[in-house]
Amino acid sequence: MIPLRWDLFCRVIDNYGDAGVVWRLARQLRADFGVTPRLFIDDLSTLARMVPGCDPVLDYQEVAGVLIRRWGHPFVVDAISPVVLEAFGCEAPQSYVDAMVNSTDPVAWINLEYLSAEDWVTGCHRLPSPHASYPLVRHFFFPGFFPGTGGLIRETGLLERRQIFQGSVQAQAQFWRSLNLPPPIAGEWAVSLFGYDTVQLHDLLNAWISGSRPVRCLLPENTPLAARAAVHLQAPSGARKAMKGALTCYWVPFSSQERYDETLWACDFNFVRGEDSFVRAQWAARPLAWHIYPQSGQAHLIKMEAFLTAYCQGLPEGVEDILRRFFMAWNGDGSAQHAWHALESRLDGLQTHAQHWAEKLAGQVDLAHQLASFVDRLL
Ligand code: TRH
Repeated sequence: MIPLRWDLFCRVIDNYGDAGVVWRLARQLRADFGVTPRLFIDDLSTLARMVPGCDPVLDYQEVAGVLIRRWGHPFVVDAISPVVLEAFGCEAPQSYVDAMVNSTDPVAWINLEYLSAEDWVTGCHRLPSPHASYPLVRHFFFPGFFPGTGGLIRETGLLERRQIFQGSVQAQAQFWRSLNLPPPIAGEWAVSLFGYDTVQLHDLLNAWISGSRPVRCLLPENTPLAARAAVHLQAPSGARKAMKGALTCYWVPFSSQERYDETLWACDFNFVRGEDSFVRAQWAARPLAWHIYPQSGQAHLIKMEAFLTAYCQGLPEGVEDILRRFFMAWNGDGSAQHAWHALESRLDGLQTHAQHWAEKLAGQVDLAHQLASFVDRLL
């Protein structure tokens, strides 16, 4: 039986993924285990963009059964919980750690790490790390794609909901209506485009503009890529739509996580980034391109290579090369226009492959259940 009180700490480095991952985990702990998580987060405005009902002004609030607390300074400890989870190495406040030391009850102290497909992860997953000064042990918990890792966040019912949506013309029509858009016409590709700012976008848009098939591209508004696309298409500021050649671009609102899932399910191809949208696109069982979070010393390319080595298993050799070349081009190395034209003729095969990959990943116990079992053992 896992404890019903967990404290999750999240420090938003930049972008949305830190908050996005922790929020998703908190929601699943509540929904699947009846846990009442307390989420201590420093940047509530980032969380609020993904979570309707979260008010960035409030220091204390409850949303969807999660107790959201502003992580301010000084940090006043009112209580500690049997489970303490630090997201991405954010280090709980010293005052909180001091209270853990003085606690007479055992505490499971977890550091939830970033996702990687690299081999070394299995050797580090669940490793204990004794505190340098206190009689406390922190444990590293690594998400992952393979046995021996902590798995991926996959809340109960996710894949069933996705399959129902993708099998329902009505549900998809309702999704497009919610964006005030008509459903795609026969032969029109729907693409969602969420990434970091890159000049490669111009090449990609040119590929769609000059393409033989119509493409509709959904861009979350108020992002650097959305602005770059507006410049490329000479769209007036605040435009919601622009057309050129075979391309129609729609600037759509940055939506809730739930609605963003539907975007990924409704589109034929998804450009995603970082960690959380990257995972959600894999659960969408649609072909994807990953804009990896840039790291110094090209470390991100090592992470991308590790993912592609796993993801491309089973792809015909020629297709693997084409997909690799497109990933590299989208991440800045090579012509995205040529790479897309090579890719587009393989999209049917990539769609089948994406289905198989999602089924393969679904064979893993999901992260929250693995975490709960680990905590149960620790306590
Ligand atoms: O925003 P990101 O680039 O976050 C990054 C990564 O997490 C990276 O690993 C980390 O090192 C860095 O932050 C600090 O990409 P990511 O991880 O995909 O997070 C985006 C979140 O935004 C995800 O939870 C999905 C959500 N989202 C919405 O809720 N609505 C939307 O409309 C869109 C486009 C995204």
